[in-house]
Amino acid sequence: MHRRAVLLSFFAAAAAPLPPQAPVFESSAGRLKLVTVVAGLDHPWSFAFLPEGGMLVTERPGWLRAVAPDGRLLAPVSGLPKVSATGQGGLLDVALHPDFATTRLVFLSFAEPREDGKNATSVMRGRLSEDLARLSDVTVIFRQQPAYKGGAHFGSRLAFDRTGALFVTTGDRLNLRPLVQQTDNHIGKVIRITEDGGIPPDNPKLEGWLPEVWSIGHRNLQGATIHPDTGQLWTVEHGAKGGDELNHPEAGKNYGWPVITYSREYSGEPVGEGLTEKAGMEQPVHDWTPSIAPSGMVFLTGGRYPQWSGNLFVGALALQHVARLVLKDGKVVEEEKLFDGYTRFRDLRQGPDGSLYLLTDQGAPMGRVLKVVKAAS
Ligand SMILES: [Ca+2]
Repeated sequence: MHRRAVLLSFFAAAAAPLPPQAPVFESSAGRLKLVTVVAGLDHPWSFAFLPEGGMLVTERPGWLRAVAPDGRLLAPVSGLPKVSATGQGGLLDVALHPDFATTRLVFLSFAEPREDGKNATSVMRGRLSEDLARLSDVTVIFRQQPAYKGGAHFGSRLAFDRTGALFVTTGDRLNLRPLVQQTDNHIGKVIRITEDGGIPPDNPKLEGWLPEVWSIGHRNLQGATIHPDTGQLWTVEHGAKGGDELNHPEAGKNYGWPVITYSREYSGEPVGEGLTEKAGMEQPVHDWTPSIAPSGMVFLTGGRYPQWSGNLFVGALALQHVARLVLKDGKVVEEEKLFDGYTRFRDLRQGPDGSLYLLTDQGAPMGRVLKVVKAAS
C-alpha cells in the first residue's frame, strides 16, 4: 500500500473510536447536532452516496476514498490519473452516472497537468469495481482550453440534468479575465456535454460559440445543483472582494463577469469600469457582499426537516457557515446562517436517509463528513 494511504488509514482507524463531541446549534428547525460519520480525510472536496450504501469522497491532493456501507474508510481507489494539486487545484468534484447501479460509472473533475507546466480543469470517467478498490476504463471526456500555468480558479462542479446531460462548471484562472466574455474557449463558463464528452442535441448552438458552451461571464463556479422541481441548473460563484453570486444559468446567456459585478478588486478598486448592469447581461439572483466564499449547494427535499423542505443550502468557506435560502418566484426572500463560525464547509449533500450531510475543508486527519441531526431539547 502507498505510504500515505497507510498513514491515512492509521489516522482513520485512530480517529474512529474517538469522535469529537457533537456540537449543538440553535436553528429555525430547532436544536441541531453535527455528528461525525467519516473522519481522517485530507481536504475533502466532494462526496456522493452510493446506491448500495456508503459513499465516495474526493480529497483535493488526488485521492478518491470509498466509505464502505458499514462506515469503514477504505484505502484510496486505484486507477486515477495524476492531478495537479497546487493551490486550489487537485481532485475536485465527484458525480455518479444517473444509472450508476447498472453502469458503475463515476465522473470526476480535476486540475489536470498539461503541456509546459500548465494545468486546467478536466473531467474523467471510470468504472468502479464492486469492491470499491479501483477505477477501470478511465478516460478523460472533457479538457478545458486553454491551459494556464497557475493554481487558482479551477471551478468546478458536475451536475447531471434530467435529460442525462452533464454540466461542468469552470473558472477564470484568476488571470484569464479577457477570455471570459469570449465564446470560443472554456474560461469562466458553464459547459454542457454528454456522458461520452459529446454535444447534447439541445445545447444553444449560437454563432461563434463552442457547441459545448452553455453560458458565459462567470468568475469561479464552485457550486452547482439541479432544482428538484424545475430541473433547472443553479450555481454559485466567487466574486473577488464581495459580489459572490447565486445564478440559474440558462442556455446562451451572459452572466457578466468581468464587465458587470457587485465585486471589487481585492485592493478595493473597482473591477474594470465599475459597472453593475449592462444590456445583454444577466443580474445575479442573489449577491453576497461581503463574500461568504460559496462552495457546494443542494436543495433539500422530503420531510427530515419539514420547515426546510425545498430550501437551498450553500456551504460557506470564508464566512464558515451554511447559508439556508428560501426562494420565492426566483428570488431569495429569506436567509439564515447555520452552524455559524464552526468551520469552513466545502460541500453538502442530501443523503439517502433524507438528512443533510456536510464536508469540512480541513487537512489530514481532520477532514470530516458530518451529519445534521436533531438534538434533544
Ligand atoms: Ca454575474
